Amino acid sequence: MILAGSPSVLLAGSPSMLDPHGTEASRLAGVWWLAFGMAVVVYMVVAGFILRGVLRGRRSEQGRSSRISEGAFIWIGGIIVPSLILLVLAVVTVQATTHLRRADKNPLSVEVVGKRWWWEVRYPSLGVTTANEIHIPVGQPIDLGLDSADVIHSFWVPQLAGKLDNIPGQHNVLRMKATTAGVYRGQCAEFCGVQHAKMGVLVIAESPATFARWASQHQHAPSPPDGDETARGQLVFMSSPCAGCHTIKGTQADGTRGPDLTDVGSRLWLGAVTVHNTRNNLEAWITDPQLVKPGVLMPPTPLPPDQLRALVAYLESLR
Ligand code: HEC
Ligand SMILES: [Cu+2]
Repeated sequence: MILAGSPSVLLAGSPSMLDPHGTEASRLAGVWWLAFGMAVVVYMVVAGFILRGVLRGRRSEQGRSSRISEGAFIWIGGIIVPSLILLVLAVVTVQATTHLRRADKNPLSVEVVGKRWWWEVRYPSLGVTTANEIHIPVGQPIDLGLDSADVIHSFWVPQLAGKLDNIPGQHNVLRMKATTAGVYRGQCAEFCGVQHAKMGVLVIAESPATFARWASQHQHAPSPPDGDETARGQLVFMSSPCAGCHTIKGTQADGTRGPDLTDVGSRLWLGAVTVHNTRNNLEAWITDPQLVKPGVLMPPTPLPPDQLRALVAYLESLR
């Protein structure tokens, strides 16, 4: 089947907001644990009262009256304590929100455009364009500019930051800073059509040196094909509809309906974290992407086996 022989990509922990690996996510997890802690205390107190009531049973007419008057009980337990709890949560939430909105010094700007059903990723200061896999340096504040090319999407990588919508015509900025290197999985969190569930995203946080190497390698066009097969593959790509929808830097392919494929060979996954990027999966994807990701906005391209092999070899050489 399609997934056979896939290498497994190690994700850092589980994609949960309770497993934070970034400054913003830690702050949010802190608010969550505080709310959870307070809820646990309230639950235990209420459960204690219920147990006590059950064990004591119904009081007789002559029973001793409670030491606390009913009026005081309602004032304290029903009004003062809940108001205090809500006040604490309100203050903590507002503080955390202001902190998350505060601009950092010298952030790295990354533009992330939500499209059905993948993410375009651009680094304006570096001149790099890629898709679905966002490389960032650890410890560097990142300003993610969120936009949409069609409907409302929502960008959420729970281990690094909160959730923020990609809204057509509105530029939102999500700030994040990874504190540990790793590959973090995210997901479109706003229903956006048939393939919404297969609109994943990866943030690859790496050491500043590794990131700098990645960035400089991706600033210029990939070197022209150096073998017979890859050269034939490039010819197949340029003479098929591929080039009308995809861009490959340094060639005449400059389509924009699909992801930029300049570095497709170095991606870990295909189809926005749908299948691992292996030779078999690439062949299956090109032959009929509808089988891999039904409803996807890329048509099937049946090719003779030798052309398909050459095309895949060419795509794999783009790094
Ligand atoms: C009508 C436009 C269109 C044509 C023609 C087209 N594609 Fe695509 N392609 C797309 C779209 C849109 C996606 C994104 C799919 C998704 O993930 O939802 C895509 C995704 C891909 C991907 C996966 C990239 C990634 O990183 O996830 C590869 C590889 C690819 N196309 C190769 C090709 C090749 C090779 C051809 C020619 C045989 C081709 N495409 C023809 C629109 C097109
Ligand atoms: Cu979406």
